[in-house]
Amino acid sequence: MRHVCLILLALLVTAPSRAQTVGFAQVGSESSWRTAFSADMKGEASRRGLHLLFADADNDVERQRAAVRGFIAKHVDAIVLAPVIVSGWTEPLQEAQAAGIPVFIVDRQVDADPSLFVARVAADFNLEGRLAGAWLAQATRGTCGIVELQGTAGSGPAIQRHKGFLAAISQFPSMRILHSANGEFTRDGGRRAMVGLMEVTHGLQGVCAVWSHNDDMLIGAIAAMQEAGLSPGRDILTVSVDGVPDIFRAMLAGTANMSVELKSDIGRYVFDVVQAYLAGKRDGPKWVVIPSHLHIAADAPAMLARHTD
Ligand code: GZL
Repeated sequence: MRHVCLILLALLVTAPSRAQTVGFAQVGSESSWRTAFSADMKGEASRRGLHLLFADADNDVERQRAAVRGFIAKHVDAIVLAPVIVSGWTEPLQEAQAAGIPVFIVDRQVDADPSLFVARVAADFNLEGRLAGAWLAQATRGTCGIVELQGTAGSGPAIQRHKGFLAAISQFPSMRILHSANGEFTRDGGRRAMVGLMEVTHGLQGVCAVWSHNDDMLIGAIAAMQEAGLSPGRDILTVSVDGVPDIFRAMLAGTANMSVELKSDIGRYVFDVVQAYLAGKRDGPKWVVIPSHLHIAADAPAMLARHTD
């Protein structure tokens, strides 16, 4: 009998602990920033021995809600959600809470009771918009007619970047957004939106700058402006957000001027928060703010040296 107990004890002590399973409901693959963020999350989960269930919503919020419900049905240890849009999350989050599954909001934001998720790990989108507006104000001495490329309607970054940018330029009576168009955060969307803006402004007549909610839409818009014989980065200033490698290549080519960096390598911060919670920590911050830094052409060589792709 004693030998049996010792053998059982030995088995229990050496039994491999079950890898924790995390369901990650990702927005999609709409931009090069998003692709980099997904790769970082997968790599970090792997390095930590976490079993990551990855669901790509392809920018479809119904598909994303179904993915979250699928994670609940699988009884995952935690859910990480980068919500396509801010609305419609109260019920799925209540279901996760009822199932005893902690939810962590990353990258974007939800319009729901904060008690329904453990924490948010994301940059301050409103600050990004204010930084872009402030840089443009100093670059134009407070006089500029602007066209705006907007990201996905109803998404946290589109809402807050717009508000932040307006807050900055509203201090200058001769700065205003003349027209806005939605480019869905994609390069093709930005290109199509810029074609429409060039039509309504007769080739960007009276326009001094393009403000884009992300770099990828601006990169598409730059191609459209060049095809129309315009000189983005010179005659038309550009300000955007993300700090992806191609925007720094555009800066070196003289076709872009400024980008507010959005860090994509935030998987370590996300899983630090998730694993601390699963280990019993209950006093962490509700919002882990990822810092935003403004970059111009002079920074481009150093920023490109940081990226291997
Ligand atoms: C912002 C992020 C945005 C990026 C875009 O945190 O959600 O979504 O700025 C991406 O490139 O599409």
